Amino acid sequence: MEAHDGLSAKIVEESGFNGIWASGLSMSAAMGVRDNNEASWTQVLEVLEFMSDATDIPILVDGDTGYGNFNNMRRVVRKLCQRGIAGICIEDKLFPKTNSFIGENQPLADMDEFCGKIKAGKDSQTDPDFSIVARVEAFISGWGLEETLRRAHAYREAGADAVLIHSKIRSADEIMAFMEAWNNAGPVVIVPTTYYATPTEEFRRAGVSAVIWANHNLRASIRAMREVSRQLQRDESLVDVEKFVVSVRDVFELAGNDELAEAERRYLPTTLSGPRAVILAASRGIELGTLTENRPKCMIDVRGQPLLQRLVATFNEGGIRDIVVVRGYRKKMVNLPSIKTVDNDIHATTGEAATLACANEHLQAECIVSYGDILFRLHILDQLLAAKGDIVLAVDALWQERGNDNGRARDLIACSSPFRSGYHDNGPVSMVGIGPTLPEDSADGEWIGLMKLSADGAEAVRAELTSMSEDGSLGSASLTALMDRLRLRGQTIGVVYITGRWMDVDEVADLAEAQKFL
Ligand code: SPV
Ligand code: MG
Repeated sequence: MEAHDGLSAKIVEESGFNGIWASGLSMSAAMGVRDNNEASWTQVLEVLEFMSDATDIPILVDGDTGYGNFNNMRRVVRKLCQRGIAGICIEDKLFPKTNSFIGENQPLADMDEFCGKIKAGKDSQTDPDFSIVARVEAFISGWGLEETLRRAHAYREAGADAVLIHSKIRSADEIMAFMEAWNNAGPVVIVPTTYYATPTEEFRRAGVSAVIWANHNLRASIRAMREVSRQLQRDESLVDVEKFVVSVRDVFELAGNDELAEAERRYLPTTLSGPRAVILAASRGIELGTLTENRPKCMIDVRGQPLLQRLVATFNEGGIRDIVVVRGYRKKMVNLPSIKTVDNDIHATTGEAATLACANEHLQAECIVSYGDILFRLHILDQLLAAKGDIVLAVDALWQERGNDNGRARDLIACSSPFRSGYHDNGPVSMVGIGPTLPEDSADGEWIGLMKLSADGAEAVRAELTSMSEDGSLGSASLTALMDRLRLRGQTIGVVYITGRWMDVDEVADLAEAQKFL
């Protein structure tokens, strides 16, 4: 079956054919030139290389006249063997050739000269299985059966693995006459482009070894491309075009994109793709009353945009594009275009740790875990991303300055050393206690709901979530409980002190604060 580039070669292979005809007419036409050796043989070789790379079935190349004399033929054959091409067909005409369907009485090559070319080709092949098919153009040039037979026998004797007998009449009479007189003297290939009405079975019975459907992928694609181009030009709309074209997904599949994605996972350093953010946004936010009747807290409007969109924008500004949101309550409302989502469908009866566990497979490389109801200045994210350590929390040292008239729950945290304002860095600080039972007077700060995990940190978190699931504590656990378990296991939980410039939205009054914050 004909193919003329890597894509059409793949389609021939996927259709189940066991061989490809790299048609000179089709390759030329696909390059926008005529079938008159207008494309150089090395340009053809480049196309063949793509076809060979794209497929595993044998490719028989239409080598025209061999691109010159015996010497050119030798070099072509060596190059084809290097590229894993299975064989070449050369025709006994003169360079530059003309397509067999154009004009009459095309001059033929001298028979002995052509035999020398066949011999030179056979002597040059570096792959023992490489085949040379000698194409006899005597019928095409009006010479008749006798000359066709004379040449076919001579070419076979010169070493051709098969002969191709070409005919351009509308019946198979010339071919059938040849087959009878040839008497199985060697493999015969035919090209029934003009005499296509003859059933293939008749060719089989006559002893034909191979039939070439020589140009039908090219002609099919010309019609398809023409129709779609004309329709689009006319309609200026894709509405009636979509159903006639394959999906982009199909194109990716043909190109083998799955293999590339798999290889990227194997070979690319994960940090190259940048950190990911996992945002926990499964809860309703019942304290917000009717505001969260139809949407979760993260989708509440704050100055014209959902809270979550503000949060995503901050992550984007900080260079994080890969954002996974764990949804739960009224999950369909969480539909921003640039996010991936996973769902905690039992959010009503579970807590933050269970919500995080829903994103387990996304906790792979470096990532940020964030509550879905917070707003913070970009520099806080930058500080956290720059911090060393496998698990690092952003902790507000000025927590006492934050109003707490309504006695909201806070994630208070005790640290290895208190915040020191002033000229010097704080040095490495780690968490020594966290959670609701921590007395206020031993707290050094408030965790703002933002945490960085390295690849190792992410693995530790995944392992802890698994063990919590196994011992039955996952369902009701908070993230602070998860942190404390990790600490008790000996995991260092680092702390980056920040000084305000963040807020969370817990109740209606916070919305006014959020407006100001923005
Ligand atoms: C080709 O496909 O380029 C051929 C066959 O050589 S034909 O066009 O029939 O000559
Ligand atoms: Mg050709």
